[in-house]
Amino acid sequence: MLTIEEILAKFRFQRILSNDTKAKIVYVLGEVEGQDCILSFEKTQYEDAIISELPIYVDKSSFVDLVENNIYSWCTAALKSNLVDTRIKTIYPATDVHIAKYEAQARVMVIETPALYESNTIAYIKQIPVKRIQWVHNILDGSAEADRVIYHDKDPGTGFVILPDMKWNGSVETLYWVAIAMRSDILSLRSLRSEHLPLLKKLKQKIYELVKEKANLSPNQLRLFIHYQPSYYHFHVHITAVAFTDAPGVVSGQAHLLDTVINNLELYPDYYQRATLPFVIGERHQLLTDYNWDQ
Ligand code: M7G
Repeated sequence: MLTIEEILAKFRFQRILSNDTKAKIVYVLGEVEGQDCILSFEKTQYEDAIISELPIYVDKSSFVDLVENNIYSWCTAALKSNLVDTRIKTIYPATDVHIAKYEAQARVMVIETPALYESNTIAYIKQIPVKRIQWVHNILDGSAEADRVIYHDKDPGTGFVILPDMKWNGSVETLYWVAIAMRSDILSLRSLRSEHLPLLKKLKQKIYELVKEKANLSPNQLRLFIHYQPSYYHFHVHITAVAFTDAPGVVSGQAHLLDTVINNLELYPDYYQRATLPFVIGERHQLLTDYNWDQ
């Protein structure tokens, strides 16, 4: 694994994947030692003209909050010249899935019946290489981000880790944490059954306690949700501040509120095996390009 410093130094710009001027995040694709690499820079809006030069503007002596986990690393740094306050993330080596995820693209609504889940989504999940969630196992076994973990309940059935999400910029208004289950057999929302209620309820209670203690936010200031489809099929819950109104991934067609999920499971133990679940997905996503969704 290269360090984030080495990645930036060796990065050879190829093209811009996306440039979200509202969220002030740019993703660029390049090569490092012959392998694809994605860098993201997040700040006030960038001029198109400087995007290809960003890696060499980075002031390496200013790195703070450096985290490296498997193929993922990120830090906060100042840029030389008059460019400052930029959050940098690297994904190296980046897969085609990462490139498709961060490339600007139209999104479409897919209606997933239980039958389409069985025929398409399971097949898609099965072909995902296990190393795609190596970063999750690194967190669970303490080999990465150990210093950032806020809470760790190691119970194999109902345990979880709570830590800051890679998307969090550190401010309370934009709070973004993630809770990751210890068990690996819950792939997504679709796997949830009433037998998982003790895990979901314990997790919710602990999140409330910890966010109050560490960020002084009350339960009614929090939005807890589960993505469907997620990017990573190892069960986790997103923890964001309600004040973060345009947090990435809070839209309908993607976010399912934890309270609703708990309620559905209390009403119908197999709700998520029987329900039709619509989801929004990028038109370059493999689930859309490789599978037939006609009903
Ligand atoms: P998701 O719903 O599977 O995917 O959530 P998406 O929201 O990215 O589409 C996975 C969550 O884990 C996201 O909120 C990511 O920002 C976060 N995340 C991803 N990685 C690779 C890491 C990581 O290495 N460390 C931490 N702390 N969070 C991560």
